[in-house]
Amino acid sequence: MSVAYIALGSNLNQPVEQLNSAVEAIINLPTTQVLAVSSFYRSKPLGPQDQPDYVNAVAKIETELTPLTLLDALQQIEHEQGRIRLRHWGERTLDLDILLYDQLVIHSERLTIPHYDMHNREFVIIPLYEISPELTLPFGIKISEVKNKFKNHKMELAIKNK
Ligand code: ROI
Repeated sequence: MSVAYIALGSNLNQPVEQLNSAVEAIINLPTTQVLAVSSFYRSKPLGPQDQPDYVNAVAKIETELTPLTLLDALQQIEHEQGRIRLRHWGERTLDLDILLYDQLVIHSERLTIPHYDMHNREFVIIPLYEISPELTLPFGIKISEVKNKFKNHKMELAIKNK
């Protein structure tokens, strides 16, 4: 069994519903348990500003899926929820990114773990810290220290459940 963290994000077609459905779909993946889901956070877009605000969250899972099988499964969920991507760094209905997978470091054509920019994104670090404040990332980086960069974040919580 491995432990992985998945970032969820949406800013189109009812983002809160998108995230709730995605969590439901992850719960239903073979050999996979969802151990925790963070609060849902409303965040300003990183990238072009003329797009709606995002709703972001992080889920912690335990799985027997390998990193690439997990990636396939998450991409399938994105497509099943009618993933639309209008432009590069633009609005999207659902984004599911593997942030971490045990302490693995992977640089392959399809997959970079840890996620290449996670340390710079408050909408990833704050929810990750919420569910795993004791976490140490590869290379001995403590989530508690990364989180200090975002002490003054202005993200608000979104109501999770219908
Ligand atoms: N901005 C925010 N706030 N949240 C996201 O999930 C997100 N995802 C993206 C880009 C376009 C980089 N900006 C984002 O892919």
